Amino acid sequence: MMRLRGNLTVHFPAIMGILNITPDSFSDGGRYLDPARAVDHALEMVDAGAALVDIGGESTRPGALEVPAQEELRRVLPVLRALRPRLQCPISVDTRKASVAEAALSEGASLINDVSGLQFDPAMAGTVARFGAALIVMHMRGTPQTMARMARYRDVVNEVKSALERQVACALEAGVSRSRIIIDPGIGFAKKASHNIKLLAALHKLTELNYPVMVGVSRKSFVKQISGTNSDELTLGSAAAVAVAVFNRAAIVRVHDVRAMVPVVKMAAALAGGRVSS
Ligand code: HH2
Repeated sequence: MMRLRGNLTVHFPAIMGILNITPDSFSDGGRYLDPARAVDHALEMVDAGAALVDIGGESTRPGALEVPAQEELRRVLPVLRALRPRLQCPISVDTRKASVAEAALSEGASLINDVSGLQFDPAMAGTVARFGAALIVMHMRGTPQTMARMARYRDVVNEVKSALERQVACALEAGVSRSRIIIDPGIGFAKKASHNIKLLAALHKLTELNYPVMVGVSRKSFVKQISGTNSDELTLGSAAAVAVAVFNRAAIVRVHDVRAMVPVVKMAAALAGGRVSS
């Protein structure tokens, strides 16, 4: 369980529903650019069982171009403002920029999901600390434009673990509360399919750092490579990876198809000996 700003709590394992307000995200780009559609989709995901919603205004798929902060805010803020009074659950904002985080936290976001793991904007950790907010520290190398050529590891699990340890130390040093840090191995970010598989199979090693572990596998390219690209293949391939992540103690799974993943998470948690919620 994690306690967030404003007395909001999240019980683990939890599902985070993805809301990409972008024209170019790799799975749902362009679908929720209209704020009214975005709000409806977030409400649907929570109704289906999402304990958190993650709003993003910048795609981070391989090769994606950086979006200026003004444009990111233009996409994210209207949806955040409309959702905040209608949702009981915490809202996370997926951004690498401290100025976007600052505006989002002022509008009631509870968590910042920084896919750069504090490497993109030196002001990010201080901003999150000032608001007493939670921070998702994700592992990646380079930027979405350069990461594909940085996917070289001798021991991917230990290298990701040490890098996360260093990134968490920066967050703590800037004043982010220890009880509000979540770590994420960054599946698909500067990683090949073989790296993603090793990380998922050894996810419990990351829990040794004593922070909740979040994982995003939903519809990623390694799922396409292994399970196939049609809609059923993508959903079922993602479900298998979600099940393994939860079995290996992931606290949060970030997914597109919330309704389909609810029974998957329940079963994987029960098999792992976790708490069964019904
Ligand atoms: N994956 C994506 C985006 N943000 N954040 C965390 N913490 N972990 C992840 O694995 C993660 C993330 C990429 O997925 P998606 O949102 O589907 O695509 P895009 O970046 O193109 O919007």
